[in-house]
Amino acid sequence: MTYEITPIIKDGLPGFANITTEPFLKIGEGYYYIETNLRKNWFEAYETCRLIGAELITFETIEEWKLINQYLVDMKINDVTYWTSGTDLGNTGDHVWFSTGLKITLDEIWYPGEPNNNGGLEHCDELCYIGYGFNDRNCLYNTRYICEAPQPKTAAFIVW
Ligand SMILES: [Ca+2]
Ligand SMILES: [Ca+2]
Repeated sequence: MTYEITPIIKDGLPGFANITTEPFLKIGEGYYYIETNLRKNWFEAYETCRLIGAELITFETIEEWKLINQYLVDMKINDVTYWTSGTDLGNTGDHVWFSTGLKITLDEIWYPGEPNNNGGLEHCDELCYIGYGFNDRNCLYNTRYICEAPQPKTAAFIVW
């Protein structure tokens, strides 16, 4: 599988429009920032994503889930876990994507036996390398994270 690094200058825009998608990487139809060095708790990870105008990653489709997992495997950065926007902090047992407020309906992504709210302390959801499953974990655990940029919008130029 090959991956495309989004060009710095987008086609079809005037030369002076130096539009960049850094630090995001295009995978499938989405734009992501994958932290491969620092480890943060869920809240700090979310804050870091917000600083670059993004949110922790949300998996809307099984295709997105598979693409991201495949990317981590291909790049050999799948030996750790990554925070996602999934959480049941609002209402224990109801896991939602915090970026959208929508319920997590992709039941097949959970690792077998998860979410288990182990010790009553697990309310944030991580992409887990063990069998590439989803797992609820203590929000204060420090791990890596993936930010996802909002879908790009068409740029409009107004000429006076
Ligand atoms: Ca997404
Ligand atoms: Ca768990």
